[in-house]
Amino acid sequence: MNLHLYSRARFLALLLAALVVAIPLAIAPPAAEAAVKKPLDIVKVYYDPPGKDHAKNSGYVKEYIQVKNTGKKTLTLTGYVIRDNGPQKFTFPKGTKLAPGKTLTIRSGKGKNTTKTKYWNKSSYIWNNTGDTARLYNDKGKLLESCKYKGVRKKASKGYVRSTTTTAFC
Ligand SMILES: [Ca+2]
Ligand SMILES: [Ca+2]
Repeated sequence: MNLHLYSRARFLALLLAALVVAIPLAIAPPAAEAAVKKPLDIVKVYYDPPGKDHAKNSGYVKEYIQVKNTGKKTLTLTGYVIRDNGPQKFTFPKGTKLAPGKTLTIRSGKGKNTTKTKYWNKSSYIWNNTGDTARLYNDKGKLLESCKYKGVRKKASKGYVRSTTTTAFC
């Protein structure tokens, strides 16, 4: 066999083999698959509302964390948990439901729970202005998301999410 022809045939064979591998990868569904496994997602932490902090419930309730159902089914969040980097813990009330595509706001401080808003019911702020980590667990204690922010305007980097002076984008 002519060496030139041989290498061309070999090249074509390799190219074909590469395509056989590459095509299924190209048509496989992308990141959306991950969202099916972890349908409840932390969207943001509004950790430092504008204005000076003041030790009053009217201040505490301005601070919040938001979660979203990114899946296709309504979620029952009974027993799901949110924690900060310290001892603060929020357990979703029994019977909390979240429809696909909907967000739920959990406000620090006290108030009356509604379908869209739940209250941590603490007499304090939850989210540190100088940086913190929000962690979300399902009812079996499995960590679904960890969102670490610095309390400044910052691009996402080295384990920290993007943040502004008020908001961490998880
Ligand atoms: Ca997220
Ligand atoms: Ca705060």
